[in-house]
Amino acid sequence: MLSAAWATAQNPVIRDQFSADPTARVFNDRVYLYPSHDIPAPEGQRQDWFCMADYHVFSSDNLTEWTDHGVIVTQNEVPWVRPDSYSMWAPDCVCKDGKYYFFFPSAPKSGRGFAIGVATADKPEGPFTCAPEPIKGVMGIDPSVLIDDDGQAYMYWAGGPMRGAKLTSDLMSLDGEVKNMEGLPDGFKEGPFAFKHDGHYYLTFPWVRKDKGTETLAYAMSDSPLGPWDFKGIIMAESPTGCWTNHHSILPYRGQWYLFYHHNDYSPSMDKRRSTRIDRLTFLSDGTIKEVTPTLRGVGINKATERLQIDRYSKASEGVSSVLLDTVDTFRGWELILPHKGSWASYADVDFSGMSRSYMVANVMAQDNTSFTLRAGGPKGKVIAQAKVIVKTEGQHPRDYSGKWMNVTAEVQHLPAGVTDLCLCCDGGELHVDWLQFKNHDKYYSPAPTTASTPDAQGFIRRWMVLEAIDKPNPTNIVFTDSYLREEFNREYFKGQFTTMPKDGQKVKVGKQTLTWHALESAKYNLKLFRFAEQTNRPVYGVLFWAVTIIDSPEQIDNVRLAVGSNSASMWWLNGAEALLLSGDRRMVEDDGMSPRLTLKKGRNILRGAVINGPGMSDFCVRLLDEKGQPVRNITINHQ
Ligand code: FUB
Repeated sequence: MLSAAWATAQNPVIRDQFSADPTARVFNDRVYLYPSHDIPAPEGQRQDWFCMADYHVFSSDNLTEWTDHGVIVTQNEVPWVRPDSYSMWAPDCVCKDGKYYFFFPSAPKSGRGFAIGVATADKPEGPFTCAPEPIKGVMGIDPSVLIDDDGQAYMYWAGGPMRGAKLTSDLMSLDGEVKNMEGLPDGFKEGPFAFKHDGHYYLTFPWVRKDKGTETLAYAMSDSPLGPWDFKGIIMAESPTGCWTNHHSILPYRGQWYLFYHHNDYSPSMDKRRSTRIDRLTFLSDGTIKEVTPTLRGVGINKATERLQIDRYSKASEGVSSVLLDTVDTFRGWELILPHKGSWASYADVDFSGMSRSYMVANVMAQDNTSFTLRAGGPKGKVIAQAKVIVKTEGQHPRDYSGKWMNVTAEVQHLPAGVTDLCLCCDGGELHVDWLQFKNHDKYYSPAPTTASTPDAQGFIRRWMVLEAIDKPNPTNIVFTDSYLREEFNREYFKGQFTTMPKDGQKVKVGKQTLTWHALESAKYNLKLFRFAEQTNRPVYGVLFWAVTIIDSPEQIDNVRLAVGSNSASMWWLNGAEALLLSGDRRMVEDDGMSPRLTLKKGRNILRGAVINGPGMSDFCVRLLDEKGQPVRNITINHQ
């Protein structure tokens, strides 16, 4: 069974089920996560205790997207396990000679306490076959296996004193005496995880410090795999959320060391339902481990196009909080609350690379007029986008809370290059945010290359020089009568309006405004002026556009007609002479208006147009039809 990948990086990393005691291993350059699987206790089982019936395995190659490979071992199918014991506790998995060995503790059918069994597979995700009997001579929980450089395997386990022993070369039995691990501190210990780094052996384990009452993660070092051990200290302090257990694994992946551990994020009031988290871990130069502070953010880089759960922030100003969206269905996750103007939360490592013209969508709940800004780097960083919440609920006073989650969008003003921290700053009002996401605008057009183009298969001209929208407030399209349009279109808005061929990037003055010409190649047969206005941060309604293009004809072509569709009205000139006027309240329909017969000169012809709109969308499509009504295509189109 394979379930969809989780495109999320925050803590906890498994977000649709509980996942405790996370042992992570790297196999074939991919991280495999073998946690135990807490579930709500079925009727008849102790409700306030661990309840685990099976194991899933998950994998990832970026620590942000996890694939659930489904159940690999279940209590009903292990010959020696009591099928109603719900005691499939902390496991481990190692690879030797291409074979995968999954070690797990559970309650045996005969006897008391816990035994440890093995299941084997040819692939890290199984299918696994369980050995018929548990490993002889072992009573206990939390197996951890270390395979030394010489191939010798050792198993460590808890349940009483921490113990360790050699394994036989087939990893299925103990080989030699069981040793108590000497040198560890007093106090409750379990969950050993042993590994080797830079020639040192590390034995790491959950440990209850005197007078503290819940588990830390601690470690000891040795020159020998079975000790004696030299206790070094704490890897992670007691859980800030009061989770009694912690349980972990440590591994390097692509040059960075990571600590996998668990907290009770999705079960704040019952700490036997736990969830896997990951944070970075660092070794100091003497081989000791720097204490790790648990984070909400976790590890990995999020693409800006993913839903960013900013409630799992990296840093925040005072008073900012992350609270569960639903205290019953906790797997719905959290919301971020920025309590007032000036509050902020930042989320590390968001990747904007590969994005082009884009906009931001935020799922928020706030009062009308609450505004916020997204910045790059931190609360004083460059503005990426600014948004305002407009609540339009019928019958409700606009200053009341909408009480509803809503999507707010804003154009991206500054697109960060590559990976940056994203900072959400509240500019006024209490702001609740569930997620943020960046989206690329559909590619309606792209900057035109300087090489000439030809009309498309239907003869539509897609290459145009277009001037940014001129403000021309028209409250309705009804005013677009012939006389109104003739007057408006023949008015001079800027110098050279009817005579010069502008250059890409050239600026013109229109009243007090400075507007720029853009050489565009439309992605479709029609040029979406509305999007162009939006993406050049110009008004989209009540505007006038000027467009011009050069048609190069290899010969003189008589009796051609200019066929135009526009939204709304438009006027067109060929080589300086009026060719066509489309008046009235129009939708863009191809060949909506047809000019009288015209002559296309041999060589360069200038086709100029102006489109006006009121409160609606705006676009146009233009082609030339020959005397048989066929598209004229043996021409080249250019903007210079
Ligand atoms: O998950 C059940 C038990 O809780 C584990 O075996 C211990 O290490 C503790 O995490």
